[in-house]
Amino acid sequence: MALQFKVTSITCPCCVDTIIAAVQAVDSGATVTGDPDTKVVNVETSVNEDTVKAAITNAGHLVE
Ligand SMILES: [Cu+2]
Repeated sequence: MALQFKVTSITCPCCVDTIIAAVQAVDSGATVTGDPDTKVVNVETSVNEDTVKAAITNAGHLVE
């Protein structure tokens, strides 16, 4: 499914890399893109929204 999150703690492209790694740790097949300017993260995944949100939060980021 396609999910979209606003991750307000993103400050730079490395934060996006951290989030990509965190999401792919729970779903290796996930497609993750993020924009450091808009702080919008798009995820195409087979796991549910709560799992993805938890992965991002556990990586130290704040999901709005
Ligand atoms: Cu960063």
